[in-house]
Amino acid sequence: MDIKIFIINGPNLNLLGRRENNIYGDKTLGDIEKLCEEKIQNFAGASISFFQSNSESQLIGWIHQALDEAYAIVINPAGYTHTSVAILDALRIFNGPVVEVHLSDITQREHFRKFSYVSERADKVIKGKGPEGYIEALDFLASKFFKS
Ligand code: CA2
Repeated sequence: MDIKIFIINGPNLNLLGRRENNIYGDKTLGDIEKLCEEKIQNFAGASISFFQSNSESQLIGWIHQALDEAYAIVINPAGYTHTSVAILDALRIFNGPVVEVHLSDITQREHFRKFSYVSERADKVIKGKGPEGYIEALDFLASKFFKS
């Protein structure tokens, strides 16, 4: 059986590694996708679909697609974390596990980043661990939800 995990990334993350390396590290989103692809090989029967968009509508579209196709969602909503009731509403329609990932620790930055709409729905929030946060999200899903 294919246990599909959607990994959904929000605006500007396509430019990772180009600037603000002091905050987000020097890995590109392509590097992170590769790390996730390598990690998922450890979990028999599981696979990932990796997405990024700068458009809120597209991100919601993938969450809707996940309703029928995905067992779990790992999401870094980027700037929409702090603004989007619409993304929260879409995630609330999804029945499976949801893990929210942030490369940086949003609680230790500007005041406007401290609040996350998505955290209201997330089963786990991982922040401040850089790309390793995505790997931790997959480990969390494996330990809590996959049967061995
Ligand atoms: O820490 C995270 O992962 C964030 O979700 C990243 C978002 C930010 O708005 C959130 O508050 C925290 C921003 C991503 C910006 O990506 C960049 C890519 C290239 C250069 C600079 C930033």
